[in-house]
Amino acid sequence: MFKSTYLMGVYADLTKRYQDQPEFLQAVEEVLSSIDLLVDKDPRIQQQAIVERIVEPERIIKFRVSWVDDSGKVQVNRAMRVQFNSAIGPYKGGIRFHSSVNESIMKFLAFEQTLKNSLTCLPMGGAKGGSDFDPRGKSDNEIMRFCQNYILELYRHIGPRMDVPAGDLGVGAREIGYMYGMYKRIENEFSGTFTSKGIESGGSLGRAEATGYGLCYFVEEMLKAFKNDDFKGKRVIISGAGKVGSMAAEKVIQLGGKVIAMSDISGVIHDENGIDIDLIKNLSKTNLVVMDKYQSYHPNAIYSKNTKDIWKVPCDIAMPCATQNEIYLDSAEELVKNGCWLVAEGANMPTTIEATKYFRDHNVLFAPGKASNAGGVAVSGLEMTQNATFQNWSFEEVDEKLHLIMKRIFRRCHEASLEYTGKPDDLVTGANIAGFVKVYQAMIQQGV
Ligand code: NDP
Ligand code: 2IT
Repeated sequence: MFKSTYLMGVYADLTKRYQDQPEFLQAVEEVLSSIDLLVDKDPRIQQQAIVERIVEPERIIKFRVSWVDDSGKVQVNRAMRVQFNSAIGPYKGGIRFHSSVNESIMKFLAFEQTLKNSLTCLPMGGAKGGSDFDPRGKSDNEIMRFCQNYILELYRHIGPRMDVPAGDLGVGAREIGYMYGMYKRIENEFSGTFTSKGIESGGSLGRAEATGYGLCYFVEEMLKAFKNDDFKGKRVIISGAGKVGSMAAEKVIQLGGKVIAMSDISGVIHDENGIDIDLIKNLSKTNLVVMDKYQSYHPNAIYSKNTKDIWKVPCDIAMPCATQNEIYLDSAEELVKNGCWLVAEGANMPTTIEATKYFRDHNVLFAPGKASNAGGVAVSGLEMTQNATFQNWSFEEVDEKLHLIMKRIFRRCHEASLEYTGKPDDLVTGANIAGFVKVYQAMIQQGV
């Protein structure tokens, strides 16, 4: 698996200790496979046990959240915050509310976030938090009560220079608003400890669009560098129609591409006329799921209940933007068979290791999430700057900065790929190495 016996040893220990954490082990395995090319070049990595340290979170806070539902019944959820690494800045990363949330998923996300935040070149360490609370189908009041009770415990562990949470799957501006409101009441100061806040509450213009738009800016760089091409006329499929997927779709269309399929948990819509993104956004305002309703507005579109069917739609570019491990080997084979030649991850780790390898072996250009979806956290970093300096930047200003950051991330991945593999387009290796280098050098500077 790894050439380095040092890495083999560290990973073997990790698999023994965390055999019940498959997502975390998957994320670590992928990163260590890239670091393999680096450990021999800098003996300090082994001497100072950098890898042993970087794969262990600095701290995990686990807590219970009790709250009262609309019928007066007391409900109990489990919650945690994984503060993974603070070598290059305050802990930073989203909060996820989803029934699947567990320690493995929180740790993989926080580990990825550490390297992703490093790639942005902004001073942010890595963290992730969440709860197995499922906001779907809950009333606004129930969500507010849950968020308030969540913060009644979490508040003591976060702060503008300590740990700055944001949104993620199941957590948007509404949930952040309730959490920030409670936090502010307890702390009695307007310190911007959360990002992805509503604009009126100190949020940044452009944050809602940032992950999806940033993903497209990254793909634009790939198209330019590797194909001397752009989005015009490209057939694009996007899984997930949430915060990331819907904004990616909007930008693809603005850049001249054609989005022909999208999905949510109700299924997949394939519309050869081009997905009606305004309809999807409108339906999302009042419905929990929308794909099962699309066909009644566009009868020529094809609907499938099976979310995996999206990967069967012939396309040029696939953007998985829903959740982890959406694309297994069978879906990768299907995509390649049907002509897909570029895959860009909007979600965190949506592609399994086997599927990623299959894409690389079949000359599919591949953008790893920790680079291509870093636009969201990058604009969170810009929101922190605006809050700290009491400024409000215009949408255009933020979007321009985002664009520059995504170009810089691409350049760093591209250069590291060339330097360590001799190939320009191994962006998985490039992203892992470029992200790792800044973090481990800071760790060395700061001593054991
Ligand atoms: P949202 O909750 O806003 O949206 C998630 C979307 O994915 C929804 O449309 C949801 O459908 C759909 N979905 C979830 N599971 C599946 C599935 N198994 N098959 C098909 N569709 C599914 O989350 P975000 O858009 O914020 O996050 C999406 C991904 O992007 C996550 O991996 C997140 O970690 C990552 N990410 C998010 C960032 C952000 O700033 N928000 C930044 C970087 C990465 P439904 O609504 O029907 O449940
Ligand atoms: O996965 C991610 O990068 C996010 N959910 C955004 C994190 C953030 O702090 O903006």
